[in-house]
Amino acid sequence: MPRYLGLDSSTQSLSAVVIDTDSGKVVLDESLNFGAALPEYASPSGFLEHADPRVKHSDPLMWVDALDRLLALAKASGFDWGSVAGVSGAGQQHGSVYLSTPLAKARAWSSGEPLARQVAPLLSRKTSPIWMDSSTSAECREIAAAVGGDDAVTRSTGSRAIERFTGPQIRKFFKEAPAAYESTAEIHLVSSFVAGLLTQSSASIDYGDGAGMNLLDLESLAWNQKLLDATAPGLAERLRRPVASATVVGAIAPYFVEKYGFKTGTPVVAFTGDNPSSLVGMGATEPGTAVVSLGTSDTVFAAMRAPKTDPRGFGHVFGNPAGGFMCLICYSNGSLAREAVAKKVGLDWPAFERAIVEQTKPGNSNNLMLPFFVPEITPRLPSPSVGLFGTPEFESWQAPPLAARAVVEAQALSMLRHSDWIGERPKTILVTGGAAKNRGILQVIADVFQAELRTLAVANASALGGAVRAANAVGRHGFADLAARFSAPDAARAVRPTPGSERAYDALREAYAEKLARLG
Ligand code: ADP
Ligand code: XUL
Repeated sequence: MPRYLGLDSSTQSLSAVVIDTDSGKVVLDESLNFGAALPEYASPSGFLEHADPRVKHSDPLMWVDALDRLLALAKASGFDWGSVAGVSGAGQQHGSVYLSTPLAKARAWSSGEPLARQVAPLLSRKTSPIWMDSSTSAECREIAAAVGGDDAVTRSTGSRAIERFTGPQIRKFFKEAPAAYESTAEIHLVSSFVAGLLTQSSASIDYGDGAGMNLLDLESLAWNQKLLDATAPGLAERLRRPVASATVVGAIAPYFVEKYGFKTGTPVVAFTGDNPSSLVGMGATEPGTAVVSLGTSDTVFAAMRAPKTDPRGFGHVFGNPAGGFMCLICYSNGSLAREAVAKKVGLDWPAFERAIVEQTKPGNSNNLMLPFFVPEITPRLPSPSVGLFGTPEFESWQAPPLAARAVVEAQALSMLRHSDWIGERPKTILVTGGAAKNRGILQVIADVFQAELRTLAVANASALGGAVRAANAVGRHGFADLAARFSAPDAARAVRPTPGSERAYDALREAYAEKLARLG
């Protein structure tokens, strides 16, 4: 049967999309929110509370449990997992899982017991640092110094040593818990961990997600030995060799055959990062189309023919799962900042949307917000910094509509400013992520970029990307053909710039740049 499953284990949820390449239809589109469905993990937003705001970890068993739950839910609602011919997927980038026994050597999963209970004894580290963690500045400095400075790291890996990247996180673990590091036999990214669960094998990391570790040399597509040595001793033995994204890493484990009815031997293709996967799901694997993803993080990305790095040192180069590379800029104050403002001024999402579309105007009458509710990645800000500049009413949080527009305008201005190194300003932008259903947010981005915004019918581009990658690698369907069938933008929902908004941001853009410069 020509059906392919894509999974996306992201910050706040696990999603599954199944495509049928005969009918050209999406036949399953399910999501399970960690906070709501698995309250026992005390992670309402997908991560654990910590006294230090820079430390952000998740319980990897929550991701394992979510996999069991989602597969069970779809089965209970009548979905036939036996109809799936291939599986792939994605994980939130940079997060890492530490095992004392390699997955391939663990006792065969028993379908009579929940998977999380069988994985728990394999963990050499109970929690997983995730992409929101910004606690490794010292390790970044140490790694860069050991290999000849930030430029040397950027030249090899496409990014400076970055706090949330896996290498600095591994180094911190090695320094803080040397015995636990010593007992670690295998280190996974979230993506390779989920692929490893599905196949009960030590699934390799792909080039797309591997590039987010500060360890992968983009020219040779192999781990950089100097960076491995600068990160932690014996690291090469704890990582499998990275593979091309289209590699089949194994067959589905008997656990999933017995418990959920998958067909024996169903191939599983290497998982990748959620952003590289979204590039595929958005049908944007060829250079020339920019994508804005409005998830927990906001990201801006596009395919590139050759790696090109950000002179300001904020952007990254990852592998494009369809071949070549992609560039990416990531903002930690995405949905979390919009949610913080909405909560503070008492607006639900429909009211937030109306505030922008009906009650305020482009340029927000020069009311400006610095929207850094959590430490920011782009630009790098180690401490939160929230500020309001404008009318007294606005500055005292007494003007909810102006506050709603201000947070989104600040985010869009930052996207415009920090994406200038990618190349020409795009005329059309594809948009995805949970917040892409908010027309107010889309309108602001359209006005700031003076570009048309297009969304897809399927909300979860990353899970769709997994299904498309499985159809490509297993079913031999071309990416262009799959994009035309599954990633066609919904023309009725295109958002064009507000007439006359061309100059609306001139003053605000300057004022914002000046405020950012003062933050250092
Ligand atoms: P992730 O994949 O990173 O877990 P999603 O892409 O699923 O995240 O997006 C989740 C976010 O979408 C939520 O945190 C929420 O703030 C935001 N969101 C959902 N609906 C709306 C809406 N109507 N308007 C604005 N934001 C929304
Ligand atoms: C990208 C990044 C985030 C995560 C979570 O570099 O850190 O976008 O992938 O989605």
